[in-house]
Amino acid sequence: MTGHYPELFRRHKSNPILTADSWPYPIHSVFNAAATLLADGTTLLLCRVEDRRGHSHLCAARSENGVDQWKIDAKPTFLPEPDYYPEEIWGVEDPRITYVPELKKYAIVYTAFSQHGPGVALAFTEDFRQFEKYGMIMPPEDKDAALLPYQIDGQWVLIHRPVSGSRAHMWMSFSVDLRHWGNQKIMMEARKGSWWDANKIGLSPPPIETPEGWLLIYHGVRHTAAGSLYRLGLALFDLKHPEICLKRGDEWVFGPQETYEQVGDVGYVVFPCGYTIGSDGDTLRMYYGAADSSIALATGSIRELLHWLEEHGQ
Ligand code: BMA
Repeated sequence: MTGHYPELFRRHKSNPILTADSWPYPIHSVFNAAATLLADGTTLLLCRVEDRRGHSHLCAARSENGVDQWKIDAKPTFLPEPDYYPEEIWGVEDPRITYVPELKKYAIVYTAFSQHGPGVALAFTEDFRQFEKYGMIMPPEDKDAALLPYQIDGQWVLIHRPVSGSRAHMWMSFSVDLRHWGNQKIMMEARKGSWWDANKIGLSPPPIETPEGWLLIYHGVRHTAAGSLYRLGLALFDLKHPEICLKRGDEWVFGPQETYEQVGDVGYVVFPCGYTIGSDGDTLRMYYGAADSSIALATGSIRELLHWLEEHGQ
């Protein structure tokens, strides 16, 4: 034993790796990016970009090594289209990407924001240049959603986070056609009282498929007199019955610690929406929004995360 908690995620030394200054056109801030590896090994981040109106759109950044030399689209990649999708009138936010082998397409699940609140919307793409929007699939207030990569028992599975009263838990919905969703099941509840994940939790990046189950990195929001603290925890769910929680870590494993995570538009926020997995099948590169102002990178080992859950999970 030492006097330290284990460090499961190691921050990259050049953090933050993307800021508004990196952008080829004027933006206010860039944060909460989805991530995927393209077929040629390129890392693609689909970044949430906020303009000076306060509205967000998505913009793709590509890099060979996933760390630097980002090639950022010269114009917004994915814009709100309120004429066709009125639920996007105040912007599109916080995407999560899942590659769906059966469709040979990437699913993008994102937050569509309007006067009615945030809802969950779905789009597909093959190349991150042209997109097919399906529109809103979960009405407000709902967000923090991602699709599982294949059907389970003939049904597509969506994880999402509706709000009920002052509390917000993670739910699952099912669909046979990706348009009509139902058969809702609760997946994981926010704890109560003084817990780090009391009252409000949500999925962070899409689940990580492992032989032991779906490994989830989720965020817990602790409301304090000084504001909200966004921190990350781990949980494991059954592969065939993903609504069944096998283990849930008792402690948070990653929280705002560096200046770029504590100071920004919304301080004390770490908010990952994506990861990539290295060719060893184990190295996890987690891309996260820092203080709603920049994008940072932290690296972990899937094996170590599972081992930690084995010891700290209930
Ligand atoms: C959450 C989300 C995130 C944001 C976070 C902190 O509710 O909307 O987009 O990063 O709040 O502001």
